[in-house]
Amino acid sequence: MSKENILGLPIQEYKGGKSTLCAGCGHDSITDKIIKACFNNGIKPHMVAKMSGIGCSSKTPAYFLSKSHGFNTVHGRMPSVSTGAALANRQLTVLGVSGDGDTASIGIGQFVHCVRRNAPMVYIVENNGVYGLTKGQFSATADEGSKSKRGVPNEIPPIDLTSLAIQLGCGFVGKSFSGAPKQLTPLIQAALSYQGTAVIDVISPCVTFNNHEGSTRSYNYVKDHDIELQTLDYIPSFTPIDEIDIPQGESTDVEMHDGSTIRLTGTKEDYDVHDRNAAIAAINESMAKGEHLTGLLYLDNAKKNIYQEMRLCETPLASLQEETIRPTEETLLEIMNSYK
Ligand SMILES: Cc1ncc(C[n+]2csc(CCOP(=O)(O)OP(=O)(O)O)c2C)c(N)n1
Ligand code: SF4
Ligand SMILES: [Mg+2]
Repeated sequence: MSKENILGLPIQEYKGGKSTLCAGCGHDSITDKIIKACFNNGIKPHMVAKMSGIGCSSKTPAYFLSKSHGFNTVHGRMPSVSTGAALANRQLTVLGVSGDGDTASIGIGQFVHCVRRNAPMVYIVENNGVYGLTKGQFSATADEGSKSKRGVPNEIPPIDLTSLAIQLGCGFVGKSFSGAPKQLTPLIQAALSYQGTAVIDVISPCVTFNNHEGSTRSYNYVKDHDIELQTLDYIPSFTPIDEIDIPQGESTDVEMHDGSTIRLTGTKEDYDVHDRNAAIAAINESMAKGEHLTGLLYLDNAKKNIYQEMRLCETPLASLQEETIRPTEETLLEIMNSYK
């Protein structure tokens, strides 16, 4: 990796404060990938709004992009506050980090409506199957039969956020593992290029409360049951595509609206990343086998985002002057008179 990115910035410009999470927590590995992805894509740190809720995962924005805007919202409210930020200033890159508790338990309604609204944002769920911050209770994504640290099995079926997102019409859905840098970094880079809500569900082992024998989110379990759908490479718009050294093989290039390319190589059994029903079927099938299917699960590049749906002006709403947004006294009077 070159020492400076396309903006001439070193990677230090993308780092944050020192982590206070437990040593070995998956969330810290995800932080590293977020830093790398933003650096590689040449994102301007001061044009990022990093958002989160409450939880160990939601603490992580403090550990990356210290020069960006940040908002640590109330528990489960990251999606609505992020939607507001994206609407107020469409020039910002909105990067939301949440936990499985923050999203699938208290924040599930927010998640659902955020996905439906499709405001441009990267929505990363750091999924460890437990409420890490409050000492390891099962979350709503915990797999049925997965055992707690004390050996008690979870008896309630899980909410799978990826199939839920696809079913709700989300146009970019990925799944990854905090311990899979070659997959997670390009996945985040691709999500940053997506023009709507991009959901990435990342399995992120909690070393303190959910990394034991019998857990389906431990490092050992995930390493043994991670089925990678494809090899993923991201080629930014500013890098000539023929300069990329990618091994020969069956690969498909998908162009993103910003001119970047996602190269999918070795896709499992002719998996069609644009086929919504096939994606849901593949996820269900892998869950039934106790596997974690990872990679780019679903992509719809033609889906309209909230700016297009609402016919929002190009100028960020936050910078519109009062005389532009407020009708004059005469116009208001005219409107009132028309109702007489
Ligand atoms: C309104 C409200 N209810 C409950 C809590 C207690 N609480 C704090 S974090 C958390 C769950 C965090 O789990 P998750 O989002 O999975 O994050 P993790 O710590 O596992 O990364 C809960 C229930 C709270 N802070 N606020
Ligand atoms: S309690 Fe779990 S989720 Fe929280 S910092 Fe420690 S290892 Fe990470
Ligand atoms: Mg959690």
